[in-house]
Amino acid sequence: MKSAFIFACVVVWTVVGVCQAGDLRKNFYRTSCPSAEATVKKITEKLVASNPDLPADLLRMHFHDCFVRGCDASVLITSTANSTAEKDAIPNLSLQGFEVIDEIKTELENKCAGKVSCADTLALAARDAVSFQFQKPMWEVLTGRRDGKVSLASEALANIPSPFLNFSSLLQSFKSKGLTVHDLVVLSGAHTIGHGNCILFSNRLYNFTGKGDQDPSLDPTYAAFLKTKCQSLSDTTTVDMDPGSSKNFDASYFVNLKQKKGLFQSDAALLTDKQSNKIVGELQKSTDFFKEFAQSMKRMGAIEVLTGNSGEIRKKCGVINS
Ligand code: HEM
Ligand SMILES: *[C@@H]1O[C@H](CO)[C@@H](O)[C@H](O)[C@H]1NC(C)=O
Ligand SMILES: *[C@@H]1O[C@H](CO)[C@@H](O)[C@H](O)[C@H]1NC(C)=O
Ligand SMILES: *[C@@H]1O[C@H](CO)[C@@H](O)[C@H](O)[C@H]1NC(C)=O
Ligand SMILES: CC(=O)N[C@H]1CO[C@H](CO)[C@@H](O)[C@@H]1O
Repeated sequence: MKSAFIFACVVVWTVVGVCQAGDLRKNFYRTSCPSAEATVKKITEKLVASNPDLPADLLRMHFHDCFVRGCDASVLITSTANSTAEKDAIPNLSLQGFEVIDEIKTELENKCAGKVSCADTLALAARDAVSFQFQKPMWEVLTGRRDGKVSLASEALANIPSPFLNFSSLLQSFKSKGLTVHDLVVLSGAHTIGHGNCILFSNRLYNFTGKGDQDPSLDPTYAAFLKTKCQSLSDTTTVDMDPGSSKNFDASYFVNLKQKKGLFQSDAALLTDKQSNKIVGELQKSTDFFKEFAQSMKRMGAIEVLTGNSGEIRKKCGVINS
């Protein structure tokens, strides 16, 4: 199988001068940069040890990367005089951890210049950060992604699902990336860690339909608690997304969700569809959630990836090579 692929690749390469491998693989850097994965892991673990918010930051950044032009590190690019990048779009609100990727990338360039992509660096770091914090190997990351050369704020706005979406719009968003309703529910479980900004859900507390009312799909006790944290529609405080368990990567997101304690409308929306609601019910145990999460992450990490000779290996993750 593998030799047939290499053969086909060589034929294509000699004929048209390109060889697009298409697929990601295990340990892509085995020969080109054998220490790549260990380097990402070592630096990520060092940084997570002193910043417990990093796992959530990097996991969300990886998601935002993959949903705009595929997992190509376009989320890391800095805006220029002529072009406002994804990073500076509204959905980036509070994206953090860029300096972590830069630190890892600097070390990778020292070790094997021009070999390891920023897209793989981000995918690996997100996994390593979560795995380190929760002391379990969380999901396998295949490698071989290359970096894109385009990053547009407008595309982040168009592709990153908003927390105000209903179920059908959420599903449409995931389907447009080749993901299923099952992936949508399972990956939403990433909200088992991290924080959310009040302005993204306080309409549910204070003015749901424009009559000064509360979202009836939100548990009233939880709503009362959230009101103590978010005092008005414009309050920009952040709160834990998974009440009581936001520091644990576990299935409690789904347990809370069933009890109408999902933070965003997009979380609550997962109960409004029969099939989706059923999947929420099936993910109440952490062992089941981890198994499914690992598979869905693999699928998310493969969205529209650039491989072979497509794209480039950026020298600095914030800047397209000139
Ligand atoms: C289903 C559609 C999704 C929507 C609408 C959504 C929306 C959001 C929003 C609004 C926040 C809070 C941001 C802030 O307040 O600054 C957030 C946080 C977060 N999201 Fe999602 N998200 C979705 C799916 C995902 C997926 C697929 C992942 C990863 C696999 C993910 C991982 C995270 C993480 C880890 C955080 C916490 C970030 C932190 O504390 O730094 N989300 N999400
Ligand atoms: C911005 O665009 C102008 C004119 O189109 C061009 O001369 C300049 O080099 C561009 N600057 C950057 C940073 O791309
Ligand atoms: C979901 O939202 C979209 C876009 O706002 C809207 O067109 C659609 O009617 C909504 N669907 C339901 C079932 O409310
Ligand atoms: C609630 O929403 C309505 C309709 O959008 C608006 O007229 C009203 O001013 C809002 N109330 C508050 C407290 O913002
Ligand atoms: C972290 C980051 O780059 N944040 C930017 C997100 O976009 C807004 C504009 O919408 C910028 O002001 C932030 O600096």
